[in-house]
Amino acid sequence: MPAPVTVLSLLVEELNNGRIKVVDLTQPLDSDTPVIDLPPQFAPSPPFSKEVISRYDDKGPAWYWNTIHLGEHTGTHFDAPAHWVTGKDLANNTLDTILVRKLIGPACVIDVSKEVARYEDFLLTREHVQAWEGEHSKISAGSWLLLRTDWSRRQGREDYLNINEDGPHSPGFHPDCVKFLAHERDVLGVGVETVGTDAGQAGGFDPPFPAHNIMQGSGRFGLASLCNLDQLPPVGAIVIASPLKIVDGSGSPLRVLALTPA
Ligand code: 23J
Ligand code: MN
Repeated sequence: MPAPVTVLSLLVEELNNGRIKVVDLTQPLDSDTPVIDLPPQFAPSPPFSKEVISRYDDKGPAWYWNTIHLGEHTGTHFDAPAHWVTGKDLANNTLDTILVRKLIGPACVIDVSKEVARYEDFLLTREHVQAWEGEHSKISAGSWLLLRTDWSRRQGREDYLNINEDGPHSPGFHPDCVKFLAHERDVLGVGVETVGTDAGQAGGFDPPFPAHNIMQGSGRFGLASLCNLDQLPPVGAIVIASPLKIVDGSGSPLRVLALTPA
């Protein structure tokens, strides 16, 4: 008896014949991976480091393994609702309690790379999103909203964090846009190419860090330091973003994969 044709068997077939491809939205993780730079009154997050436990040597002749040390919010990483004070009392707000159904969802990709090339502090507004919806389709509930800025092409800590006398400069979301995405579009979360989901200057917004404040405060997620968003269509890709199951964890590095029509 032949195996039945199902959506899942078709998915495997399309992956095998190349009509659906897997795009890696993850940056490599090493000691050079830039970590967010907070004002000096706040505790810093350590960079990634690793040390060898054994490498086919006296400490373990047939095996290689390392110990790793890093902040939860390092490199390509996931923000859980408990990361922000606004999300601290929500149900299922930590990595070990998030509903697994939410770890797979469709992606809407808004390309503002041209605007960001002209203006580093570019902020996405509600009006930009509505114009995008007019061209493509209304954002369906439970979608990731991914902001394509091409910021991931910046190499090295200095260019990537882009800090000057008045702090970091990088693109993000206007507070009103975050409210719109959370409350009028019910997105799963927002994903960005920058070091965090908030714009560089967002510490001075009302509320401060609106993407964290409002997204995490309404049980939604964040994805930071993504790359390869230029390989995704505006609609039609599916994102798999599954953080470590750290008990009481606020976030973790993860491998973010997109399934997309070739
Ligand atoms: C802590 C404080 C402020 C921010 C962040 C972390 C992040 O961007 C993050 O990685 O979640 S803005
Ligand atoms: Mn984070």
